Amino acid sequence: MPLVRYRKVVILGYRSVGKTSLAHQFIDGEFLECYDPTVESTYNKMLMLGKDEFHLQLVDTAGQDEYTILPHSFTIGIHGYVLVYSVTSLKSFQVVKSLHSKLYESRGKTSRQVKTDEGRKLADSWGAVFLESSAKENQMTQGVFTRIIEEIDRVDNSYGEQRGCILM
Ligand SMILES: Nc1nc2c(ncn2[C@@H]2O[C@H](COP(=O)(O)OP(=O)(O)OP(=O)(O)O)[C@@H](O)[C@H]2O)c(=O)[nH]1
Ligand SMILES: [Mg+2]
Repeated sequence: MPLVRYRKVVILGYRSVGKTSLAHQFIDGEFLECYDPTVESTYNKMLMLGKDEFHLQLVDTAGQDEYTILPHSFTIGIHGYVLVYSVTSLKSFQVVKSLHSKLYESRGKTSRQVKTDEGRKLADSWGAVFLESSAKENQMTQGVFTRIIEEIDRVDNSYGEQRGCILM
């Protein structure tokens, strides 16, 4: 069974630029004429891209401006951002530039010291399965534990009675 990969994406941008409309068009396939300012909402969608299955968590935010301090929940454990501006608002275009700078700065502060690839190489050298996860991400964490159970089962089936121990 292929592992479902979890992706958390945050939509940012000045107010009333169409963040919710984009999310709604993507999730429900329709355009909303009405305007109802967002506080914050999260949409979940499973999608297949080629052979890969993804669980997307899409966070639609309240509009920001250049003075907004981005909360940690928007900067930690996020895989990607969609920065939205409106072609009819120069102000909203300035705001995406300011948001980009803030995100860039906050990236520097999260001090990763071990690259994903280094982890993978170490696991490879042990002949172990490698998955990188954060306890903040439910889906990947589920993946770690379902994978170890699958691996134990796989080895059990291939060696019959001989019992081993699986390392991840
Ligand atoms: N013409 C046009 N109108 C749009 C488009 N996208 C959104 N709108 C309209 O713009 C208004 C605001 O759209 P929202 O999607 O609610 O904007 P938002 O960025 O989520 O706003 P906040 O939640 O307040 O930050 C709504 O009336 C939408 O119908 C678009 O691509 N074209
Ligand atoms: Mg909105």
